[in-house]
Amino acid sequence: MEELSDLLSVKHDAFYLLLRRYVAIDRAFLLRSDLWDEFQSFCAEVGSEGVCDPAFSRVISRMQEAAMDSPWLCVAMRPRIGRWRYIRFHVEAMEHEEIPVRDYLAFKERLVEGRDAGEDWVMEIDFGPFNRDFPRMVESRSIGRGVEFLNRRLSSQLFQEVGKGERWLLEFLRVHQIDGRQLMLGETIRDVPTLRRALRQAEDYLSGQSPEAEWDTVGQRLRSLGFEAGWGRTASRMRDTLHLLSDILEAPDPANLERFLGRIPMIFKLAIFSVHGYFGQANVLGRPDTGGQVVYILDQVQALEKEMRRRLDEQGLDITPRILVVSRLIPEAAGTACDQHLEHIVGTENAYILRVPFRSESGEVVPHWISRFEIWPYLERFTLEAEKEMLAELGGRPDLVIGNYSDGNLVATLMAQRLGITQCNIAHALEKPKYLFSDLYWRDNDDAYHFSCQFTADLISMNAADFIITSTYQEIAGREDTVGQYESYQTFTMPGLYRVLNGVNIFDPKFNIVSPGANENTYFPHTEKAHRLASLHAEIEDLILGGPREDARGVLKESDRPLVFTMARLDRIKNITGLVEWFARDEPLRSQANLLVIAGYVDASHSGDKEEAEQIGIMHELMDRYGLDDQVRWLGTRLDKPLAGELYRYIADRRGVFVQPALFEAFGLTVIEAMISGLPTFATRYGGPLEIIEHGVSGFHIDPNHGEEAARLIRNFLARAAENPEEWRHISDAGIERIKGRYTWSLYAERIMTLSRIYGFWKYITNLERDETRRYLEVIYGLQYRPLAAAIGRD
Ligand code: UDP
Ligand code: LCN
Repeated sequence: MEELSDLLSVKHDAFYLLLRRYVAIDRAFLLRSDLWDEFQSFCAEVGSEGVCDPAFSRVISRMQEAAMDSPWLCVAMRPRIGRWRYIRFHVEAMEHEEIPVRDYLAFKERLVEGRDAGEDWVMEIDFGPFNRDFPRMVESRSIGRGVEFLNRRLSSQLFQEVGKGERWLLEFLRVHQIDGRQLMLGETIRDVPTLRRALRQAEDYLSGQSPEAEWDTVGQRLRSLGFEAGWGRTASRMRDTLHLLSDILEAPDPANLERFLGRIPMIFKLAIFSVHGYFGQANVLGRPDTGGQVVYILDQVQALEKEMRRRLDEQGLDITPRILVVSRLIPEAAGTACDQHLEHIVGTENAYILRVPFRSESGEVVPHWISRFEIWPYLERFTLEAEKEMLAELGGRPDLVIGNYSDGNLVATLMAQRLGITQCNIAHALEKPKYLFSDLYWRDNDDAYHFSCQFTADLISMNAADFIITSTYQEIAGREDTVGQYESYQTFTMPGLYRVLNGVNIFDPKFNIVSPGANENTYFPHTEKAHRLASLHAEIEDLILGGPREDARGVLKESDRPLVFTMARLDRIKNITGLVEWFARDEPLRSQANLLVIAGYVDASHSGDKEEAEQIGIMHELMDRYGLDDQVRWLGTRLDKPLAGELYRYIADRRGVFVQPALFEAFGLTVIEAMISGLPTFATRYGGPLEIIEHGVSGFHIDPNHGEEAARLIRNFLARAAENPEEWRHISDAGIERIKGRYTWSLYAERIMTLSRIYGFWKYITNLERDETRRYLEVIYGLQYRPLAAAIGRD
């Protein structure tokens, strides 16, 4: 605001001249890019007069959106990441005032619904009052590092009041059990002085024992002092853990607290919910609604099980951790295992997929696949049935539930509330920011997408979760110039339904960035010759360079050219058809490289999804219109994992590149798979790839709205690489290093297991449970979500 006031004090007339140009565009809403582009042309015209200085540019660059009803123009400004202000200008009177968010949203509603609609009573959703006394971060650089903040803030607060923190910690240590067996502390230690005394005695006792001694040697004595198993496998580890606790009782500090909590045996059983799509281990990827989330979860489960085992082992507990991924059972499984009730997860000891069917209103099992946009009315009943089966399978409550995507997060919410369990959410992809005006013009899309239901579910589960894991910072808070995916739920309106004044607070310490990885056994650099799967090369060569096949279109004529490779589910947002068109229209690129597309099906009759079928039609139309059959190979086939991994490397051997042209990509697992394989990668600047790739260093960002530029960037790179192979190698190496340093499953599992303990601890000893919020969420669930879901109807 200060910047705006300063600007208006020196450039008042010029500023209003620009606003009048905005009004002249004569559209109800202008986006940031519209506002910026118009500013650029304004500057080009008045530039010689020195009007457009950096201060002016800065103010315009902060404008995210404008809503217009001449002579009024309302602007949403984002002066800093996560901070919003709303200004109303009268462009004729040349006056302005700051307005509350409510007025801004009401103004937009009037524009959408017509003049009078804004006068009606409107349901407002506001989580602000519930969180008033809750610790919040202030600096945008702290966003996504919630656990650090929480530990620092709460540990000092907790131990300030003499005796309080210590007592709670003691109580917390007494609640741990597994299958009726007490862990950590027994019955006899009931107050802090006794605990301190016992700690001293135990440390003294252990110092006289062999450092390698285990519980069966030292346990009897420790038990007589009031301790139970769980402090460590060896005497030296036990001592170390006891010592950590004495240090915390003496003078708590966040780092020690994190280390200590990280050792407490709290997580033995884990339930992960991933409901939509085909959740399977083979033959599923690339089917509608079935992509990265499945890959993510299967890799996550392996990594988490390993980490759970490691920690239990270090703490001296011979307990086998159990993990269940709960998904939907689809009787008409289309050649997948999705009709199996229980399936062991390969690469794990004790992790299973548990599948539970959807039911019609009369209780019949629904046999066919259902789009993720249509599944809302099934979820409540699914949750109840899944709960029974899960409890039976695990032999009791899980210690943590993890929800995935809007539907899985809603199920996790319902389950966590019913059973009183710590809940973690993972969005994978929030639909709201993917589609332009998906909130404002929700009615236009509701029949096809039911966003009214989905966004309501999102609001409920985001606010219910104890902690939220995101893959990148931008997923929460965007950047200086882009709005974060979660941030887009902060304030919005769905005219005629409800208005959200405070939907989610991205400064909430529940947000933590923990990035996924690419499975190291499947995806590794093409230069690691010893692990390469040379036996697959003939098959790969046939796939790419071979002749016609039923599941392919196009036969590459000049087979020695480098390949421009892309692979994705064939939905509109992935913009595969966009890439085909850029390639088709760029003659020099066409004469230099071939395009390899793995997506969807070549035969639309194989597709059960409307959007996919539509994209298949466009693919054929483009191939025909531009005569691409000699230069594009389109494979409508699902590759198994080893083959897919080797394919990336094979293309890297031939000095190809990978392109991810999505209109928006929440994270982008293919991007990290391609990069770790050594393929120079060109990926969309909208979403996760903006953060994964450092432009010009470890890959390139492309703007899917400027296809010509993207094609030029790819073509120039290939030309440079043809002249000087070092150019190619340079980017390839940097891409590999980028992924190795930041995106690995072992880092991921370590963080999740620490976070779940810490949030579990704070939830136990403070009011992080937020009963008031829970009650409010129940009202929203009952009075908003349920009727919306019921209106969709079941098959
Ligand atoms: N994938 C695949 N075959 C396909 C399409 C995708 O194996 O035809 C895999 C791909 O390797 C990646 C995942 O599915 O592991 C897609 O994840 P990403 O995050 O890129 O996109 P999503 O599909 O989740 O939107
Ligand atoms: C869903 C998406 O759309 C991708 O962007 C992610 O990479 C994937 O889930 C895994 O989180």
